[in-house]
Amino acid sequence: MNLKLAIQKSGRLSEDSIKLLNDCGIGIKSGGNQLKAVSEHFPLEVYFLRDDDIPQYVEDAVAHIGIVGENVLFEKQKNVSIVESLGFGKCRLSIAVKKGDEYTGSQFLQGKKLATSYPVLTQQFLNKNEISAEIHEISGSVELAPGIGLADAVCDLVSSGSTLLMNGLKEAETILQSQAVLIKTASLEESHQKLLNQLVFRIRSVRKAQNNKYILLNAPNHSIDKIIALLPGMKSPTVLPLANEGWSSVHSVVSEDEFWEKIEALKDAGAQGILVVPIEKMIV
Ligand code: PRT
Ligand code: ZN
Repeated sequence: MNLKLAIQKSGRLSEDSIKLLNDCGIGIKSGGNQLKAVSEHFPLEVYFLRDDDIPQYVEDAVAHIGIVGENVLFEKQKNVSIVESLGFGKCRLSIAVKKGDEYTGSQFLQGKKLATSYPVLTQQFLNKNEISAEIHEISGSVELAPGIGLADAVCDLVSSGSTLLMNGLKEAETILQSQAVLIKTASLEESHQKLLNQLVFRIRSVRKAQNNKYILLNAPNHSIDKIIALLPGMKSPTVLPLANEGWSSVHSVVSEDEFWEKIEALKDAGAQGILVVPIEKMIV
């Protein structure tokens, strides 16, 4: 029986969710007007839903698994668990105040009115800081609330911060860092758990590959030891002799985070003709 996955129908997570499946070799066409699609290459059925509804569908096991932002997941408080962080849809839920206000800490909010689409998370933040404030739940364009006198401050999602800026607000305090996660229903029968394990294995291979680059370079033999010391590789770097006597070609894998730093160090150690190639899958 097919494993059922719920993803966002149309919005900020849709494209990345479909791309992740495609990278995992699970071809799915985008939602469009469809409610569901079946993959041709993996026993997976995909439901296209509003992101807010995904935790409930997964709790009810109508979908066995889902892709949703942690912000929505934690707000909805459903009985589901996180299987894997997916690294896209990154944003933060933050308190923002009017540009001219001086935010000295959460006590600034005492007795004030806060507009948000995340009443549960906002209330948790207030409770934790022993602040009593009035929460106005609104479903969209929260950033307009202070300007029209509906609230003194907001608690809203931020990524670049330009929406806040354009509305005369400034970010004061982050209450949650969020990204898209793969969630699953509380209990899965064995056949579905097996399919989920396969899917997670593919996701990890794809994500690992995205975080690494394959690197090829030439170096004089007397520099090889120095160069090898700089390169971790999956086990150790591959070293091949070049036709040009006294020279070798070195192949290895370098993580995206330390990439530029490594390139500089390799050049200083005598590396030449450095080639950097994206990796499609990385099975370790
Ligand atoms: O229709 P549906 O209910 O499915 O979609 P939606 O409109 O509720 O959600 P959508 O598509 O806007 O966002 C889906 C998910 O993307 C969110 O739940 C977050 O997990 C994630 N995400 C990542 C974001 C942002 N970045 C983001 N920037 N969601 C919303 N925003 C908003 C932000 O609130 C601000 O108003 O985008 C605006 C621009 O942000 P700045 O800071 O870059 O200006
Ligand atoms: Zn939504």
